[in-house]
Amino acid sequence: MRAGMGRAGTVALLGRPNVGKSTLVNALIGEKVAIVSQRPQTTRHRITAVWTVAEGQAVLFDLPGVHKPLHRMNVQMMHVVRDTLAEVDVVLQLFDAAVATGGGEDYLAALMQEVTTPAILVPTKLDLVDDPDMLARRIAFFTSRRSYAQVVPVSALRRRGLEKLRAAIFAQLPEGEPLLDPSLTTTQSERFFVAELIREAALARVGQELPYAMAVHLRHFEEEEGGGGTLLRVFADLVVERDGQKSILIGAGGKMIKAIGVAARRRIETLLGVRAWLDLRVKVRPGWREQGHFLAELEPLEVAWAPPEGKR
Ligand SMILES: Nc1nc2c(ncn2[C@@H]2O[C@H](COP(=O)(O)OP(=O)(O)OP(=O)(O)O)[C@@H](O)[C@H]2O)c(=O)[nH]1
Ligand SMILES: [Mg+2]
Repeated sequence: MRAGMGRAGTVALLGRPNVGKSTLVNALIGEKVAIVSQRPQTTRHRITAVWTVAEGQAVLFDLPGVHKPLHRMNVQMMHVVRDTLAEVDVVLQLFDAAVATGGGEDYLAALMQEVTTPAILVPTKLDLVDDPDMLARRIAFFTSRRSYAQVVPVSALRRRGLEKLRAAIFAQLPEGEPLLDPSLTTTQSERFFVAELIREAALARVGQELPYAMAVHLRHFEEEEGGGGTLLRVFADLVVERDGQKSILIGAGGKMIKAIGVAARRRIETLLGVRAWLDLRVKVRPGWREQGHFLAELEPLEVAWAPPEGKR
């Protein structure tokens, strides 16, 4: 079979924050398209990953984790989740198999009872599970509330269960031509991805409430072609809500912001195959999570693509 022929459709990754949605998308695609951190609410926008394999093409939508929204930003995040659920061919419903089910899982089970789209239940972080009976009970918590096309436990970190998941996903997709250009792995712009990589470098280094109160706002982004290849010049603000948060991000003698800059630059250079030069500043912007016009500036820019004729 020619690559890209066969089945084609859209897939939403649904689950609470931190269950491993973005890690799984990266593992399936075999390339980093979404940032990951040990903090909940890392993903704030829908990230489109394009997975073209022998069976066909699955367009994967990595989503923000489902949580109770306390700010305008978070309300928008949950709208994206709802809208995506309504439009896809199949839902991958992830839950952390190493964590006891509780109120959050109950909310998701109830949400999925309203969704008629075929769903695959994906217990994640299998490498952290040592009690199979416990896993069976956690799976039953969901399967007693709704029917699932399949249940496929995975460890994205150890690459376990991924082949089975691939088969399960493509079995649910309709026959058809690829929806998007098969040479793409994501539709997000380089500019947006760079801002995300800066945020990822910061998330890996700060604790407590800071991850929620921090955004990366690109002031200026330019590409320069030269003898040594492409040079990216990136001017970005790490935006926080209060002076105290700014001090933490700057760190003693500027140590923290420097470490974030070095780590982000290395990642950008490795992942994009360019040389990068970063100018990072920390800015205080009280209440930014409530400000619609500012939130709009953080929206991902997507590269232009047109679905083939006759597709959505
Ligand atoms: N042990 C183990 N850890 C994992 C696995 N998959 C993801 N993680 C870890 O779980 C944490 C959260 O991963 P993410 O992929 O950012 O989770 P997410 O569901 O996208 O989170 P949000 O974007 O906040 O909704 C990170 O520290 C990952 O390294 C896995 O298979 N095994
Ligand atoms: Mg994520």
